[in-house]
This record gives sequence, structure tokens and C-alpha cells, in this order.
Amino acid sequence: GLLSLGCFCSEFPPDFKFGVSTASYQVEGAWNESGKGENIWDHLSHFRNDLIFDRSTGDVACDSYHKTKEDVALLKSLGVDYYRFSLSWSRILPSGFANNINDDGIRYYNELIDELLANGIEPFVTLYHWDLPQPLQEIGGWPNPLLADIFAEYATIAFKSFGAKVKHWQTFNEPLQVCHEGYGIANKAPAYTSDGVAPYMCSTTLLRAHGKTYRIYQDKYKSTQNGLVGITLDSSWFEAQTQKDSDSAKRVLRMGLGWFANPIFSESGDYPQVMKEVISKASAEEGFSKSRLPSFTAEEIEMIRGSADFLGLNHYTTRLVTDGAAKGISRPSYYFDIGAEARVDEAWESSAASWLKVVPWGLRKLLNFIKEEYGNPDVVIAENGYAGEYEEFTQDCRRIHYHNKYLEQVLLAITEDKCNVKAYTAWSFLDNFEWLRGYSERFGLIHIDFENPNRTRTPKHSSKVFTNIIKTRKIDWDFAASGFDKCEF
Ligand code: GBH
Repeated sequence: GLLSLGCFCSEFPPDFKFGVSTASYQVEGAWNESGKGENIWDHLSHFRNDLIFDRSTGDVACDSYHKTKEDVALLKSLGVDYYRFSLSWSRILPSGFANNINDDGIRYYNELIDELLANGIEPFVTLYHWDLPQPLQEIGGWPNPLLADIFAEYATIAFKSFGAKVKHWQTFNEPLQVCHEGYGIANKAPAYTSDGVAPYMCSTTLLRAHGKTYRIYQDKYKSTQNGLVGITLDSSWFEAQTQKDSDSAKRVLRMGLGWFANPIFSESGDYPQVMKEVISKASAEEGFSKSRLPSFTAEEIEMIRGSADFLGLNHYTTRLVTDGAAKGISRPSYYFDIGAEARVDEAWESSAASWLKVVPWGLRKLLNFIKEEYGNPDVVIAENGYAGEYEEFTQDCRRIHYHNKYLEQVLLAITEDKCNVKAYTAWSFLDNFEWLRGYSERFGLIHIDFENPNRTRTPKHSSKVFTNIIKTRKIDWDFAASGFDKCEF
């Protein structure tokens, strides 16, 4: 009808931004060069190499530390508005503490930032993407409450050193994985198995660290540097298997995304009510004298509440939820606490990563959940992407299909549902070190030859499609016709 004439529903709004992402340990290499200290991923890959699927390390990775100009030239040809990358804490502060600043770390990131800006690309900087300095692990890592202040000092050095040029900061990438996978189920460094215990101590420190850092920026740097500070949380969409599972699906979201989002983005602050209740009940049953979930003071709740200018969201996939923890599940554990099971639908399209099923509609539902639950905050999709096999080269039609389908849902969430989604970031810019999967799974828009000492970069077909989407501001449904013979749909 006439009324719909004004709707540009198939186009991304004029102020919507596109970018690509990496993380320091996954791409930089140069693990012990020019004064860099050891971090927990250096340590795990050297001393617990058996945990890594292909026995690889990030010692060289994409060698991005030595390829600043080459990488920025590629970013420029992609046409992205911004580049999301993370700082290696140990490259800047080799001991983790602010007692000793490594000048080369400051130099390296200044050169990268300057090169980006000279090419019209905005730096979008994550302070912590999983590479904790090893000396800080040796005093206990994130479960140690002292790390909140130690992190805030590191963040302050980053604001001082780069804040004149960086206008978008994220404190943490995926705290849920830092705490649960790192300290609970040994699926990330430091690979501890204190399920249901250490992860809640970790989250408490990390939220304090985040809140302090946000307040330091507001008090000391905002007036002169005028940037935005957020945090990046990860969540799958959790769909109820049947009507009677819908409370459980909500609970999984509230105890996953909400574990970190509720303290920061909800009206009332603090850990979600349901989380406090179920963990306190389970802890008592297990004979603990108090809840395994530590509590915040009233001042801490206030400090953390509202401590973000935007919500970074990493989203890849969806799960079906059924009520009740799996029979025989060990206790204490995060999944016992949640009291639900999450599984995949065998009909969903798979990828090279066993966990990553292609379920585009889940993203729109998740964006709507965020809108309802947290008052429609500004959302930056900070990661979304598709895993290909090690053998994959440049004909990556499944990845193209994935980005098109997920972007279609983003567009619907913006135009139909009025979700405040401001930007979309593809994971990843480059094929890179995929944590415990080593180099066996490729997420890049740019292919890397890991057998070649030059780490030769070759743009995949998906990179051309992404460039086209950025240019036209429309999803590129015609990609299959553009000289592409290996795609079958
Ligand atoms: C992100 O994490 C990271 O930020 C990034 O560094 C990484 O390279 C990228 O994604 C690709 O993996 O088996 O169902 O329990 C991904 C977050 C969360 C992935 C939990 C796998 C296990 C899902 N992840 N997850 S399941």
C-alpha cells in the first residue's frame, strides 16, 4: 500500500556500520618478540599442547604482528567501516602489572591504529579477548578478586596510550566463555574444571573489573576523548522444544546472556533473580555453607548497573531447550544449576564446527529478547560467522549463504521489530588460530596458507560478497550467478 512507500526495508539504514573482527592471540603471532610476556594461551599451547586438536600453537598464527600494512590494505579493499581487534595485555604489560610498560607494545598498536585511520577505517578495540598474562594466572586468575583493580590499571594505560584515537572500546569479549569454559569445563585456557564454583567467582571479579573500568573512563577520559565503552557478550538463541519448556528456555537465556547482561543492562542490576535462587538452593543441597554465587554489595550493584554505552553481541547458532538437567549430570555444575538441556535439531545445516549449526531465524529472536529484556539498548553485532574445513580455499559458498541469511534476519529485526542494531561484524577477517581446534576450522573472509612461512593471504569469494553488501547496503542474493560454479543450493 501507499504507506509502505516510505520503507527502505531491504536496505541497511544509512548510519548502519559494517566491520570484520580478529583477536590478538588468534592472529598476531610474535609470541615472545620485543619484550612481550607469556600469556595463558602461550602457556597452554606450549605445556598442554595435547589439549589442542591439531597440536598447533599461536606462536606465529597469521603473523599479523609483522604484517600491519598488508592487513590494513586488505581491510581497505574490503571496504569495512571499522576493524574490531584486541590488545594483547602481555605485549603491553609483560608481567600483567602496570609496573613495567613494554614500549614495543605501545608502538605496535599505535602503528596499527594510525595505519587504520590513515585508510579511513575506525579502530574498534577489545581490551581482553582471552589472553590473560600468565603471571596473573599464577595468582589465581579471574577468580582472584584482586584482578578487578589490576585489570582497571591495564585499561587505564590503554586509554592513556590510545584513547585520543580510539572511539569505541569493549572491555571483555565473551565473559561467559572466559569463566565457564576457562575455569569450569576446561574448554579454554587456563583449562580448569571447577564447574559450578570458580566460574561464579570469575564472573564476580570480571563484572567488578568492567564496572570500574567504565567509571574510570567516564570520570577521567570521556570529557577529552569522547569515546564509547561497551562489553561483548555471547549468546546462542535458546528455543523451547515444546510449550512446556518455555520457562526453561528463558532460564537458559537469563543464566547465560543474563549472567552478565542483567548486572549491566537491566533496570535493577545485579545477577538475575532466578540465578540467585537456583544456585543458592543447589548450593545448600550440596552442603555449602553459602551460595556458590558470590554477592555484590549495594554500591557494586550501582557501579555495574548502566556501565555500558552499547551491548556487543557475538552470535553464531541456536539450541533447543528441554526442561530438567540431564540424568546423572555431575554436581555442582553450571548445567545442573540451569536445570535444562540444550541440543541441536539434526535437520539444521551443519558447519565444520560441531557446535555451529546454521539457524538464521535464531538471531532475530535473540535480538528481540534483548530488546524486551534490557530496554532496547544499542547493539553492535560484534561476531557472526561460519566455520569451513581446513581444506577450504576460496570457493566458500556456504559462508556466503550464512552471512546473507543472518544479515536478512538483522534487517528484519531493525525494520520490522525496531531493535536498535547499529553494526554488524563478520567473524573473521582472516582464517586464524581457532583455540582448542587449532587451525582445523576456518572462519575467515580471507584465506591464509598456514603451510607457507609468508602466511599468504588470498581473499575468498565471501569477501567479495561482503564488500558488495557494504557498497550496495543490500543483501547480495545474486552471488551464485557471479562466476561461481561450486555452489549448490
Ligand atoms: C567466539 O566464541 C570467539 O570470540 C572467537 O574468538 C572464536 O574464534 C569464534 O567465536 C569462533 O568460535 O558446544 O553447544 O556448548 C565462540 C563462542 C561459545 C563457541 C560456546 C562454542 C560451545 C557451544 N562459543 N561454544 S556448545
